[in-house]
Amino acid sequence: MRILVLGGDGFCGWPTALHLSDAGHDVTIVDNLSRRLIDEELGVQSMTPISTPEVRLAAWREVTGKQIDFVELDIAHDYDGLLEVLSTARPDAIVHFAEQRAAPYSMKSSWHKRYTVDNNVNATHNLLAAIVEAGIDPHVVHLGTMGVYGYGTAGVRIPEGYLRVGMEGADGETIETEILYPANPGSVYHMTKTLDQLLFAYYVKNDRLRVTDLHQGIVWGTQTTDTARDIRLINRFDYDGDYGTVLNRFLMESAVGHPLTVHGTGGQTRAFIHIQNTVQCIRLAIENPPEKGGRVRIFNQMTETHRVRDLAKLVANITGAEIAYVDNPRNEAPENELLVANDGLVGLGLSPLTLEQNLLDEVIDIAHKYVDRCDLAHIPSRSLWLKQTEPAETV
Ligand code: NAD
Ligand code: USQ
Repeated sequence: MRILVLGGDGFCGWPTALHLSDAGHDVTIVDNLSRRLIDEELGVQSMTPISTPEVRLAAWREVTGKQIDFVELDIAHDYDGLLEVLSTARPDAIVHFAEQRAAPYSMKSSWHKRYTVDNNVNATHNLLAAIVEAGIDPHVVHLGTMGVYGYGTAGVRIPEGYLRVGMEGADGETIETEILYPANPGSVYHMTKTLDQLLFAYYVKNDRLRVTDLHQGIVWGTQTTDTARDIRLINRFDYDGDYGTVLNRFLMESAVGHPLTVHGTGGQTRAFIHIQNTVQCIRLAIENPPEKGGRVRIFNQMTETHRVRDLAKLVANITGAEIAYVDNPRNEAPENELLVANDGLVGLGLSPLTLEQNLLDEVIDIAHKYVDRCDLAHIPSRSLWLKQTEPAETV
């Protein structure tokens, strides 16, 4: 298949592009390199030494003999450029990763809130409008988030996108229907993913586009079998207080000798998936497209759930690291339960990886190897959801 990977220079996009290319697909990456610029804005760098797109792609060609093309383009603001890429490439599938994805970054200031909404909502809407204008019929596979469902305790197993409800009709009868699970975002970033859902629903209804929305949990790990093939292919590793995600941060913190930064009581329960499973899920979604004329197909892309403090204890037991319970910079439920359905991707052939010791060790080893690239001052998460809250301090 001919596949465009929008956001293919990022943490999930790069290994996905390699995995799809390795599987024999004809891949083009489209990316505006905004994630690399945000590192400069924040004064941080990936813990791993990532190469430029040019060096990465030349290395892939050298190692495998396979070609991946690269187009530098801002899909949120260069609509004509996007239209031209779509009209020329006429892809069979488009994977859409190209959004600002960090919740803390999206809450740093009104500028960051507005940037995130402008970038993410325009990126998604430009893509949908351009597909219609180009008159093509690609299967769009979008990376959504488990955070669209909210992180209260639902008391039910969260279904894959749709909720069966009964409403009382005019004559007292029960009318049953399925609706999108009520959106309950916990940050401006997560809110943009709930807006994406409506954009997809509208274009699927009006223009009969084919869309799969993958509500992904927190991705952990760093390398995949493809990115590990050559040092120039190494994947990015975000460790800082804005972009680093919880399990990778705990593993990194243990390696650099920093206490594990549990926010609040650590009672938050979240869904997780290893990066090797992420790339597998996306290939499975692409190779099994939905029929035309249906609704948006939604899968929950996660393999397990864990409570934050349990992860901290697990990492502390393995490594001897200390745990620090810090004030929570976020406005989120201090404790929640989480049960999630993930039958869709498992039914397509996903083989779930779980928190296996060798996979945890691999992340710790990488953090040890590149410890000199870590700036300890950038580890605390300082982006506050409510400005009257005092900055998080280690207690
Ligand atoms: P990332 O920031 O590493 O990658 C996103 C890529 O998109 C970057 O390379 C960036 O330069 C590019 N991009 C952003 N805006 C763009 C634009 N307007 N035009 C062109 N390119 C643009 O993020 P990631 O961790 O790889 O996440 C990818 C997607 O998966 C995101 O949409 C995110 O919401 C979703 N997701 C990520 C996780 C996770 O834990 N990392 C979990 C669930 C969902
Ligand atoms: N947390 C800590 N200590 C830390 C970092 C985080 O206790 O050092 C806590 C947070 O307060 C939160 C939980 O861990 O309760 C998860 O935070 P996170 O930064 O690991 O994940 P999150 O902000 O939810 O965002 C990440 C990705 C995002 C994706 C989302 C999937 O950055 O792109 O959409 O995971 S999900 O969480 O399922 O919505």
